[in-house]
Amino acid sequence: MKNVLIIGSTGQIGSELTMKLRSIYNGNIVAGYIPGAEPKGELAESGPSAIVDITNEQQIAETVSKYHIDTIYNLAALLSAVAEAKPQLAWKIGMGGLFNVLEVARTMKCAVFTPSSIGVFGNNTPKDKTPQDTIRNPRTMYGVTKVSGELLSDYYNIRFGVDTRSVRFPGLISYVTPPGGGTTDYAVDIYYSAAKGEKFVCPIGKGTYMDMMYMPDALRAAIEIMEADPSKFVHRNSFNIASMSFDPEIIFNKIKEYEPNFEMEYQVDPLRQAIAESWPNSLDDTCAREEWGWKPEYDLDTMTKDMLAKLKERFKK
Ligand code: AKB
Repeated sequence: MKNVLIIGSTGQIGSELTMKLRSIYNGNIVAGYIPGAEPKGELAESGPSAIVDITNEQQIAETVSKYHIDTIYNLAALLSAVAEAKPQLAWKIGMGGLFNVLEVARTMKCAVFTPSSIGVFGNNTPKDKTPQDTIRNPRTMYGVTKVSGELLSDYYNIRFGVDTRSVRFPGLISYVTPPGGGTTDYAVDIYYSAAKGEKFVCPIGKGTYMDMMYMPDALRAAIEIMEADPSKFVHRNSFNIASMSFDPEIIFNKIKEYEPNFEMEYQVDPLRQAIAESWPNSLDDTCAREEWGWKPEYDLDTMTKDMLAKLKERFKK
C-alpha cells in the first residue's frame, strides 16, 4: 500500500498522474490543489482531495499527517515562458515551495519526486545528445529554480537521508490537460489545430529542435523512478530522460501524413524562441536506462496517431 500526496494535481501532468496512481495503488492518493484550481469530474470523484498550497508548510504537513502520506509528488511550478513574466512568483513556488516540501519530508519521513526539466541547460551546454553531467547555466528563472531544486533535493538526500528522486522532463505532449506557459507548448497546440481542421500558427522557428515526450511515457517515468531499487543509483536529482526530438517542420510533416490538408505558418515569438534556442536539441538518457531501467515506448509516429485519434474523437462530440 502507498499513500501519496500530489501537489499541483490539476495541472498538465498532475491530473493524469493522480488518476494513474489511483489505478495502481490502493492507499490514499490525495489530489492536492489550490483554491480556484479544484479537481473536477473523475479526478474529484475517484479519491480524496485537499487544499495544499505549496507556499504553506503547515498545510502540507497537516495533509501528510491526516492521510499518512509516504510519498509526495511535487508538481507545482510556473512553466518557462510564464515564469519570465512572473519571476518572483516562479521563485516563491519553485524554490520556497520545494523547501517547504523537503522540510515536511525530512520531519515526517516521506519520499519526494520533484520534476526537473530540459530547462536546466543553457547556451553553453553541449546541444546534441546532452550528457547527464554537464554545464547547467540557464538564463531563465524557470531554469534557475530547476537547477537550484536539483541541488537542494540532492542536499536533502545526502545531509538528511530524504529519499528525493527526479527526472528532467522534456516537453510533455498530451490530449488530456493542455499545458500553459511553456516553451514546448506548440507541440501540443499543433495537434489541437490539426484535429479541429484549423491552420496552425507556429511560435517556434523552423530548425529549432527540442526533446519531447508523450504523456504515457512521462507518467511511467515518474512512477518507475519512485519504485526503482536505489542501490544502483549513481544520480538522483535529476536524470535525463528522452524519447524523441524534432523541430516544427518534422512534426508538421508527420501530422500531414495523416491530415494531408493541414497547414502551418510561422509567427515566431521572440521570448519562446530565445528560450528554445538555449535548450538542448536532444538528451543522452543512458544513465536513466542503466541506473533504473528507463525505456520510452512511444515515438513521433505512434504518438501522432494516438493524439489525432483521441482529439478528433473529442471534437466530434
Ligand atoms: C516548458 O516548456 O517550460 C516545459 C519544460 C520543457 O520544462 N514544458
